[in-house]
Amino acid sequence: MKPARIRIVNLVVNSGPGHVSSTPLGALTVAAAARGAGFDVIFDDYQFVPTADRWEPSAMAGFLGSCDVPILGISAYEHVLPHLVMAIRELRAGGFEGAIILGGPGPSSVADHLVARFPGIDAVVTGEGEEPIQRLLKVPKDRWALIEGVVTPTGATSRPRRRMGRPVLSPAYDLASRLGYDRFYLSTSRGCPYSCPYCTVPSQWGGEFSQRPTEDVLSDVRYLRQELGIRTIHIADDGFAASPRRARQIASALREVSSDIEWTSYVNLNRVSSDDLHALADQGCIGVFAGFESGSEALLNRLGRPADIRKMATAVSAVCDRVWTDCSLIWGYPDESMEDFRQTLMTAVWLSELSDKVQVRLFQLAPLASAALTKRSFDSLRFVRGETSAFTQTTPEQLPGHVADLVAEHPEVFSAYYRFYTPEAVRKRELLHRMYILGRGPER
Ligand code: B12
Ligand code: SF4
Repeated sequence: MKPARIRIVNLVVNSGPGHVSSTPLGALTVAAAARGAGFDVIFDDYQFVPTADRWEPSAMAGFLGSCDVPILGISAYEHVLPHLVMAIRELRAGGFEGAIILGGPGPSSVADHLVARFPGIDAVVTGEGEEPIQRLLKVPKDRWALIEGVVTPTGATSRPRRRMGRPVLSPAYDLASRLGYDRFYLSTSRGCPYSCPYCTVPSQWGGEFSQRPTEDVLSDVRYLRQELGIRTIHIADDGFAASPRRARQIASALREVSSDIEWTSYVNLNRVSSDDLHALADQGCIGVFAGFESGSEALLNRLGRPADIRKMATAVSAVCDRVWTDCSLIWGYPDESMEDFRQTLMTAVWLSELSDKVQVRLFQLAPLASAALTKRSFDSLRFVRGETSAFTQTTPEQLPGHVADLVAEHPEVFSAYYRFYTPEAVRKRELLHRMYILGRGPER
């Protein structure tokens, strides 16, 4: 008998062919789990679809419906949710009859709202996907609501997910190999030991932090290097350097697999020293992403994320001649004063001056739905077209009028497209426009 089929697609929409494409670890790990349950898996990624109107729900509907399967699993982030629910409406209107299961950080954050407000979605998996997908594939649809971590339109019977297990499955990299990704990602741990209030990682992983056994990680690296010929890897863990000792161990283990592997990762500069960074660079680290989040220590203290900005910048300057560093700063926190804002701008300038190998990104805060800060300051959310964070989508091409209308109707679901109202938000935007940081800005 032929195995049943499931199609798993990655709908993390970047700007399409021509842009840097990255392997989606979430979709590929769920694909491995579905295969483990005996299913024949078709894997696809919207990043590779050559369409000029990729932000149009109809283009997404065309992609999602291009293969007639009994089960369609879709992986997404919050930045594409309004487009996705409209695409699903269109897909259903076009006669697609397969079961639709959503997963990933986006749907996970607003699972209850999605199934309650948007018909056509059969289930949303919250948090980890491996175990729920295997269970979903083993029982009939009318029993899906009984599975832990699965939310269905009958919602009431849904059960909360269980504690996160130690990740054991490797992503199905073989399914990705035919697509020609530019960047291959690797996971060595899940979750994060911290709980910054503007971030969804704590809710996505239930506030837990779990490390993969080193031998499993190395087996992935061997596969990537030996079978696929990959030499540059990005370690996608938020908590990679939470334990500098473990980060150093993994780094030297990577070197043992192959001496020519280069890699990049996220680091928490409050945790790692200049010595740690040099040690990582000695073991093939060529770049790090570091979240400064604000240039104001007072604001970071109020957020419960104390930081020593000078110490962090010193660490960057100590290694910036050998490791390129991508520093991100956020503005637009609900209680950010004009002074906090100025300190963020000054920090951005200071970091940019350190070296050509330091890149600074300044984002407006995107109020992600499951972030503690969004819940706490929900009443101060405002949706203003053209003023969404570049962390989600902002241009008329990325956020067409009919999609924006849907966003305006559902603040609880699409809060990431809103911004926090603060008395000085208008002035801050105006300043950023004048400095061309946000582009020329509206004609006055
Ligand atoms: C690597 C990464 C990227 C990569 C690769 C993304 C890709 N898929 O190709 C890049 C750099 C491209 C990226 C970009 C963005 N990212 Co990003 N990214 C991450 C990061 C650091 C790791 C993701 C990862 O691989 N995790 C490991 C895997 C195993 O976990 P997972 O994807 O969550 O998958 C599990 C479950 O979610 C679930 N699952 C996933 N898919 C599916 C599908 C089905 C059917 C089922 C049942 C289950 C399921 O099962 C999986 C296994 O347990 C996360 C932070 C984090 N730790 O999650 C941020 C994160 C996911 N990114 C985020 C955002 C907002 C973005 C951007 C929109 C930001 C921007 N504007 O630049 C862009 C959008 C993409 C684009 N422009 O193309 C947010 C998402 C917020 C949210 N709630 O949706 C996160 C959480 C960061 C944060 N703290 O805010 N990102
Ligand atoms: S912002 Fe970074 S350190 Fe803070 S909770 Fe999120 S992933 Fe962890």
